[in-house]
Amino acid sequence: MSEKTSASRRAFLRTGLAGGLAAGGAALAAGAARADDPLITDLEAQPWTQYLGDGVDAAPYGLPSEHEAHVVRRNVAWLTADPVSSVNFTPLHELEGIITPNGLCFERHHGGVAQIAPSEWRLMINGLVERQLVFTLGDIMRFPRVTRAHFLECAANSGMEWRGAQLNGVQYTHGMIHNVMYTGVPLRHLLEEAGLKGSAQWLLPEGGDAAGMTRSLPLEKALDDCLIATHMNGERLRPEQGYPARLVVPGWEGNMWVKWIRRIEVGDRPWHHREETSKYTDLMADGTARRFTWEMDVKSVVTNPSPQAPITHGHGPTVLSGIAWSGRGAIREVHVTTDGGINWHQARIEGPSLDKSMHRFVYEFDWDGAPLLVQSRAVDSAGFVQPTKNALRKVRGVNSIYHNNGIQTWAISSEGEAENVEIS
Ligand SMILES: Nc1nc2c(c(=O)[nH]1)N[C@H]1C(S)=C(S)[C@@H](COP(=O)(O)O)O[C@H]1N2
Ligand SMILES: [Mo]
Repeated sequence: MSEKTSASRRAFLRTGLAGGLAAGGAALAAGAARADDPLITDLEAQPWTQYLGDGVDAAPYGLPSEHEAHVVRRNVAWLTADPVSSVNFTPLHELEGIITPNGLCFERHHGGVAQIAPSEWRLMINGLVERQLVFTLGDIMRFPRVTRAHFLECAANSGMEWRGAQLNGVQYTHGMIHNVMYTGVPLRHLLEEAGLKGSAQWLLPEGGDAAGMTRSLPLEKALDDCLIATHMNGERLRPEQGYPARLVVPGWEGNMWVKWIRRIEVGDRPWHHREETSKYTDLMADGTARRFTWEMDVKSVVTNPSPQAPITHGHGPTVLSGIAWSGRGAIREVHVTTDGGINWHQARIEGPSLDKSMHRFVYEFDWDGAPLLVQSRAVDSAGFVQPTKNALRKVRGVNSIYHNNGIQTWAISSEGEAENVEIS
């Protein structure tokens, strides 16, 4: 780059920035960048127009642009004692649409990631069946398969926020969720192949990882819509997500979606194992615990703006974007407020509205530059309305960790900075 060019670019950046602030976001949003902007007039200053780029095969498995290196899963070190039994979080504020890219799906493991060669994977169905069966992956691939998008939300998502605003970023407050297009075999086909005995009522899926995770699953749900999934977003499952096969339990808490699945025992009653007694139960104020709270209730959150994604363009045309989901069906409506609940506006559902899948909502408004209190409130196809956190605490007390679907508030300053606060 020549002296002259870099000097003029610096000058442009200075005047461009000052002009942007003075004129506000409106001018920028209207496409009023200067016609003498060297980034449009001076091709010689742009190496990518002057030299040939990499040929095909430079990256046989492609990666995001180096400028997107900050878009990663992140953990919170103090939450857990060791990363092998821990969680990291999906960077929701960096994503658009409804599909979570495979490399950004949050991970939750109780015993680390099992590394299983597909040739050594087996799935057994035993217990109350006519024929005890063991499937190879090749066997599984010969059953009719289906493709469906579903969200997986850990029941502990937003759990750190039960007693008040704590973590400053939507990645941490809401990032224990991903939404993936799964391809898999309906579990019904495999159970039919084994032949269910008359007394069969419950299943115990078991993971093949070092945690050997198990959960009791009602047979009715298994026959309805559960899958043994082999593919996510068109490619094989990632090792972190249970390669080569995981259980998909649409709309139900993530803990039941057993990864690296190796065995399904058929029984006539639930097993009351660790993950459905000491964990994944909701301790109420009177000391009793809600159990088998499988369905994930209707929930939504504004992803932009949010603490990790402030408004940087000043006042004027502003796009508010967020996600909504329900374990009981599709999302019917999302309402958005920018004044802490005094006025509510109907947001636009953008993109596919699928059953038990993430929905994208957007709300475009003209920001006058005054501080905002931003919230979203979703209504699902079963008629459930997302509650305020206070309403939730009134019913469930403050001992809970799981199933916090309360309305999230972001306070936006006149500078566009966002902060996690609580007002209702
Ligand atoms: N085998 C096995 N399956 C498992 C787990 C595990 O530790 N081992 N964790 C569960 C929990 S608590 C959640 S929330 C989801 C997380 O799925 P993900 O890692 O694809 O996000 O997997 C579930 N399935
Ligand atoms: Mo979980």
